[in-house]
Amino acid sequence: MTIARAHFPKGFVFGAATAAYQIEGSSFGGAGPCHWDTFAKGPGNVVRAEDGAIACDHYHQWPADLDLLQTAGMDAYRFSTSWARVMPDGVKINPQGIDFYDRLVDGMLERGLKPFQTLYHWEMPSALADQGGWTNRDTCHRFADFAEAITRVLGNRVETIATINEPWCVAWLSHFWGIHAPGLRDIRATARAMHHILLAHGLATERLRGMGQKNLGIVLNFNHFAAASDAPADLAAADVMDGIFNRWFIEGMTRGTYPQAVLAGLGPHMPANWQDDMPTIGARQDWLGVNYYTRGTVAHAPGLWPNAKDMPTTLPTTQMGWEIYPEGLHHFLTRMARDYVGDMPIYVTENGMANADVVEDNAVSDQIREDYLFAHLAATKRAIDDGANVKGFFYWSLLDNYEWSLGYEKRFGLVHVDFETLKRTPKSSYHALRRAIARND
Ligand code: IFM
Repeated sequence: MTIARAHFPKGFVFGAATAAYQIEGSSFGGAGPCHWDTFAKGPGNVVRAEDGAIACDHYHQWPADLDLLQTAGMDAYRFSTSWARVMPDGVKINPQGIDFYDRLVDGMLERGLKPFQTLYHWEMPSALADQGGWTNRDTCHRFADFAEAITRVLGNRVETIATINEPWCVAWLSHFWGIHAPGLRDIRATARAMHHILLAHGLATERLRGMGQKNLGIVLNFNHFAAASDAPADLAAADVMDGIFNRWFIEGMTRGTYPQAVLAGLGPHMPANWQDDMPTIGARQDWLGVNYYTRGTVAHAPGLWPNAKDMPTTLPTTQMGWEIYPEGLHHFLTRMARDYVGDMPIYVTENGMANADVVEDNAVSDQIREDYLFAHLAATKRAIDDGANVKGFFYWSLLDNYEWSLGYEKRFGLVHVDFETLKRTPKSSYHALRRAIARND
């Protein structure tokens, strides 16, 4: 199917997303150290021990990067404001950091781009990480203070605010699997992080609502899980993974409880009286962000809870080794509307693929990304036709950038970045999306 703006409802927002640590260059502008700086220095944590010190140098090159969004005809830009840049020690404000985001937001508005802000895309200030980070309940209150401080400056100009990006990554990937900072493999830390990240979301939402701020939401990531067979043990493995990844956060927020299949493992390790926090966690939301990339197949694994293991895929995969499965996006958009949020606006806040792109004759041909992108836009359109109130779609990412523990090797961008020279080269997918956005009939 050919994709055009005209196929989507009037006012549908097309944009691209990035995150502070992945593009800005954390060594510039008085930003404080965050737990990614130290995690990257641990042996074997990050490919080639790369960090975000320079990244794409967006801190200096942001005007040209915003021009790229404008030239593509985008309506909006999803960006994040680094906690460690705004509050280097987690508490005191860095005026240079505030000024940077002030200019960045003005730059978006001058170019007709709606600012979609994310408050936490993983830059935990080291001073707070030292005190236990998300395992420490006090961090949730410090986060609400940060939310208030940055919103006092930007709140009158941003279109939407998301509290947290991908709580599953913040909690499970980082405290149970140990793949992201702080790199723990500790079920008790995991249970606390799984709960505290939502408490931080709830406290920040209440604080911002109290200031009269509108358009508050959260960005959750979803992964489709298929069972390897119809055997009850494999079905149970798929169910528990679905519970951990796809139900824990949305059910905490909308139903005031967590899935039983997950409490079966985490229950004994939860903070005392966690139930008392559920009303705060259920703070009213204005919209939901859905990040979706892939599907996995799981089977029963004997031994430790959650008794699930990944199985090999039979579908084509991306540079990340992730299955390409656009139906999963339709599944989650319609499932969120049907089971959890009803008519509340939903945005696809991230979707995209990594590919080993190369520049030849000053151009990049990435037909595979064009196909991926248009298949997922088509899945979004089908979800809208099936009743989901989807209001926009943000491609991840505008630029090739720091892909966390995989360093600079995995390229997700619509725009290629040469990490030696920092030269930007729009890929063929950038031009294809630009043409699709421009087609309004
Ligand atoms: O790069 C990340 C981003 O920071 C969060 N969502 C998934 C992307 C690709 O892994």
